[in-house]
Amino acid sequence: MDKNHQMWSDLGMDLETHDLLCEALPSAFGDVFMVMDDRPERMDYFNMVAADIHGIRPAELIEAQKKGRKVFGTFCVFVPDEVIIAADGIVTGLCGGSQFWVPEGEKVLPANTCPLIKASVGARLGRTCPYFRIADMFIGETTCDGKQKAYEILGEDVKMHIMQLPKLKRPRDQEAWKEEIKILIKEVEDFTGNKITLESLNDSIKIINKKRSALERMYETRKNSTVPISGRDALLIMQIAYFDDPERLAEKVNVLCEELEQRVKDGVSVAKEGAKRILITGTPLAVPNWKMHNIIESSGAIVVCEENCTGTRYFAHQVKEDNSSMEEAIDSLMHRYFDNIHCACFTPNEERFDDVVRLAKEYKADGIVNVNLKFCNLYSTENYFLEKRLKEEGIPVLSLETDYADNDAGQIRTRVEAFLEMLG
Ligand code: BJ8
Repeated sequence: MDKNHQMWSDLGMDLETHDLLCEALPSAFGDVFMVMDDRPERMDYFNMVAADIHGIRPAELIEAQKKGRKVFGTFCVFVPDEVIIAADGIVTGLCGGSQFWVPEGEKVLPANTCPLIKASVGARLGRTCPYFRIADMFIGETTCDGKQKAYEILGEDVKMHIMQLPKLKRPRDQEAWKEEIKILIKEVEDFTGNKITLESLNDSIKIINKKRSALERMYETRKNSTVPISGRDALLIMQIAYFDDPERLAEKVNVLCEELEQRVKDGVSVAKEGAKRILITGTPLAVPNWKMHNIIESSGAIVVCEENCTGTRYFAHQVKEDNSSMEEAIDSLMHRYFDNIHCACFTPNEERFDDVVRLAKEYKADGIVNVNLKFCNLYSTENYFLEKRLKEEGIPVLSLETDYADNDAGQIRTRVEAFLEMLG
């Protein structure tokens, strides 16, 4: 048995079914990424991580566990990583982005549940994802009903802590979110046995801020008319950012950025002359969901920005550093993780429309593709106001609903091509 199979077997995974996934992933990756010309050389690190996505990082997490560290699995950008890292814990994102896991999720969930939830539950119950096997504790949040109820199933045999997210943004809701952060601090301290001090929290704030800065630097390069990196590669980096070591990730992204900035100076663009610049907004694109980027870019356009949780929403806004008291540090976390996250679970959520319009201008987008996962009522309901606002602003938009299966790819491609043609 090779090293990875031994590890997966020790984790109690279903090796036979998991092997099917391992067989399918390299060709899926190759079809989306290896067909591109002019990929930056410094993508080598991210290619390597993706190629052994269920091997390298899981092995690192297990090594850390042997030294007594705890691994926390999360499902949403509302959970402040800083709290976990301040207690010497490790964070790994757990959202599932593959159709492979959906049927297993459908065994216990209603079919009209969004694929992200079905895939996450399926990956856990089917024992076909090492990250779900490794996590010592899950941290959920009350964002949408589907996730909220699925946490009961996911928490059946793993410790689960749920953060209660207010859905309005009044001063009393800010206070409520601060209370939730305090409760999380206590939970994480009890679980890890490590006290979170002002010093450790200030340190972890700096670690995550550096990661945000590196990702923002990468996005900045995409604003140029010379586009040095494809949307597919940028998305892959964002997806890896959810589970990689944050300090190493920041370092690798900064190294890549040097190459990207040089490409801009040298006029090396991955976009063909006259390629339409597209901003994507909507629901998150969890790994390995590359479907929309692949369709858009293989239709001749270039994705220059993602306004979603696997895009700008993940790194925008820093947490204030060098706080002088725990209360101040918690207040700083609250502002970053409550005031500044514009998810459709809030009502109203006009700030998101402001963000989309602003980003479309900053990234000089010719059009917007608003792509939502099927059965996500929050985002599909919000389309009404989003489309109205974009119409007022004169920004063309194509709204699509899809899932992780490939059977609508042809139809979506036709609509994308028509949209690109309409953009002239
Ligand atoms: S902050 S977008 S990561 S909740 S799971 S809402 S697609 S029905 S993921 Fe999300 Fe946090 Fe908001 Fe971002 Fe819809 Fe599916 Fe629910 Fe989803």
